Amino acid sequence: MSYKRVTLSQFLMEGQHRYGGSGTLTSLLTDIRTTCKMISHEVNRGAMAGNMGVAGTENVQGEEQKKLDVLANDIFLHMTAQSGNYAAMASEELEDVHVVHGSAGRYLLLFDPLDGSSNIDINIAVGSVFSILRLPDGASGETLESFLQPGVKQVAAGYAIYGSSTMLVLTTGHGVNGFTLDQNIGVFVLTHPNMRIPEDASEFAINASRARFWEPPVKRYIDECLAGAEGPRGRDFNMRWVAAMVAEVHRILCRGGVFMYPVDDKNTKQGGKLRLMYEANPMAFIVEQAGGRAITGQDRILDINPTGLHQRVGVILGSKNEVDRLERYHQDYEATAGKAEV
Ligand code: AFP
Repeated sequence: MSYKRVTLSQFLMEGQHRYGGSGTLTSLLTDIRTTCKMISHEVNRGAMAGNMGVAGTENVQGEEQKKLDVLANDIFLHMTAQSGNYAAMASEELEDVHVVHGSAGRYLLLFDPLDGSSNIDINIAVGSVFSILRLPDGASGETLESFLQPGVKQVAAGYAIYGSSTMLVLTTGHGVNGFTLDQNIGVFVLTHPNMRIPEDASEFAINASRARFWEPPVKRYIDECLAGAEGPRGRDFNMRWVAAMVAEVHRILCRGGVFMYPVDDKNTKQGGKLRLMYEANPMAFIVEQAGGRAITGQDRILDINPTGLHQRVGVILGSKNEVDRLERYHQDYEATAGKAEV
């Protein structure tokens, strides 16, 4: 490989000059970069560092925490607090807002420190997801209301994937770029410039064990995919399910497809499964910036006005034409269901 490579630091500096930034965004993302390198190291050490298994505690959502969930959360809190850029943070693993005392920072950080943690003990890809918001003028980082901004307000978002290699994928609203960690020199290198999601695809990801709970538009879409070349779509579809949204979104960025964790008959009460503020919003920002779409079924995810830090939402995202189709199926269903009620 050529030594003429673009590192993440060089890329951020260049973006700062091109878009006339003050350097704050570069600094915010530098904190994240270091955080993800440290988590990657801990994930890679696995059983040798005693990092596997459960922590014996539950998070705010009542989910069992793995040791690495707790460790990754601590690394995020510690490493991103030091620069004083963030006024406050919110995490999947913490019930309330975490205030960075003594910080004059004007940004808010939301994160899922280790997404897909049920994969840790079986050595399958996991990741970290983050979203950065501006602290509204006159607001304090201590209040929950400061965080309750729709996804369109994000200034940056991204994820790290700890897979067969470690990658950091970022957007600041000017497209999506992917960086691979060169483990030998400890530097992220630009390997996937300007990532674009193909508009058409023949691959879907959904937890099929929930098929009996699916709403009719989702069932219609999947049934048509499964019917393959002999069905209405006239072609065969492939299926994948990694059980880590980071890995599903990464696959979609690399080769297209659709990922769904929709609202279904079993999770309606909670609003869905995935968390809006630190899972759906950052991924929706990335997907849209790469030319794809992200909806709940009916609505654009980035337009949702949040009501809670740990709010859940239905998620359908990926290749534009496939998501358009799913949206159409939801509209068709609502139109006919509406008529049936009259
Ligand atoms: P964890 O981070 O708690 O493992 O959850 C992962 C996740 O939120 C998302 O990344 C997956 O797509 C989804 O849950 C998997 O859910 P199922 O276990 O229902 O397949």
